[in-house]
Amino acid sequence: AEVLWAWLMGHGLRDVSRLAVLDISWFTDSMREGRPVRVETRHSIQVREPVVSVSVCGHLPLCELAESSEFNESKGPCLAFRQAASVLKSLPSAVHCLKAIQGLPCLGEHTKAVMEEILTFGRSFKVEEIRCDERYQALKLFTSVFGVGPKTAEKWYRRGLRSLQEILTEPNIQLNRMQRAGFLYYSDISKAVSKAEAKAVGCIIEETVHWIAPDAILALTGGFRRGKEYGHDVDFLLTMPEMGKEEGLLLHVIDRLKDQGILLYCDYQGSTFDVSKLPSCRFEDMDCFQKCFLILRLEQGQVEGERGLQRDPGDSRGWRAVRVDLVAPPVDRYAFALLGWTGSRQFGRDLRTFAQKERQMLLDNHALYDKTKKLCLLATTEEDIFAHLGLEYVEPWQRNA
Ligand code: DCT
Ligand code: MG
Repeated sequence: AEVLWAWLMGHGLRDVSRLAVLDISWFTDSMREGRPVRVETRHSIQVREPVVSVSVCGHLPLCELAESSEFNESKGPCLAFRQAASVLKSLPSAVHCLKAIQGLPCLGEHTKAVMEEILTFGRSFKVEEIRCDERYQALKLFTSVFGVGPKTAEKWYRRGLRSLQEILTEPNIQLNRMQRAGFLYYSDISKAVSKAEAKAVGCIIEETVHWIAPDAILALTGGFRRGKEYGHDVDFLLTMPEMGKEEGLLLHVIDRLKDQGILLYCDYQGSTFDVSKLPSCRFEDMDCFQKCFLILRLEQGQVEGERGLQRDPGDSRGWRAVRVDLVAPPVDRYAFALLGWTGSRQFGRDLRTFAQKERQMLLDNHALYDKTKKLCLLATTEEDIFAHLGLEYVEPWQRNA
């Protein structure tokens, strides 16, 4: 189970906390033969431990197709594959035949063809072709570096570069500060952050923020708020109860982290939020609140539990680098920012589409605008936003679309 766990983590699977492996030999044979495998964790009320089941068809190949479409700047197919992957992920059990997906929403022709291939041959030739594609491999590798987006990755690929080593040794490549940090801490920040590590980071952030402002409001957001076991970073939202008092808060937090000697990297972006321009942002755009993208040093002793820090075997440093995002909206925008930053991205996308299509409202991380009444609706909690949309409240753990 340990070997399997390491393999899954190495292949970017972040949601598996404990593996109750049902049939290791079947699993390893499938891996050796390159058959796609689906691993799911399911929590149920009766079964306390996550249960893992394995089947030959799942959402992961669709995620690869989405990623490949993104590299080709095919936005439509990319979103379609992501949506289809999300629908498959939400199913209570693995799919064993095409009949099981009949009538499900968001599964287009391409998705169905891929599923049929996997169910018939145990593999998708289209997905395998993509996996073997040199450009896909290079772009996937390059974009795994913090600070490297698809455009930069494409540029490097076109220059004939294929490995991270080649990027680092190519004299004509100028890395920006973020990318330099991305390479410097690559082995740590490409490793999943565990719940125990996120909790330890939470203690540091809470202590730091409340040392500066005891009445500051702080919330864990992102995947860990949705109950995920693993994430690529730890996200937080903070504000002050009094409007305007949040200005400068992040800069103080950054200084304090620096003083503690645990700030390895910081990219601070000041607020460009302008209330008179609401509703302002397109969904895929970053919001306009003050925020910072950090890399923090987390010590072994700060992490509870037997597993401790996520590290490579033989790594005896006693610490690891962790990516942390802090966002500080004004308090009257807090509920919208909390909803947006809790994610998931797909859940946010679906909620915005619903708001627009069904309610003639525009939702983003800043506001909810009613197009019929021509006004922005007030909300102090996420519950208020769901109520404005005429929806029952959806708990964060139910937002893992
Ligand atoms: N988000 C957003 N606008 C952005 C980026 C992110 O509203 N420009 C939202 C969507 C998800 C949430 O913030 C957190 O982002 P991530 O950390 O990228 O996602 P995650 O769900 O926390 O996933 P992971 O576990 O990989 O960190
Ligand atoms: Mg996150």
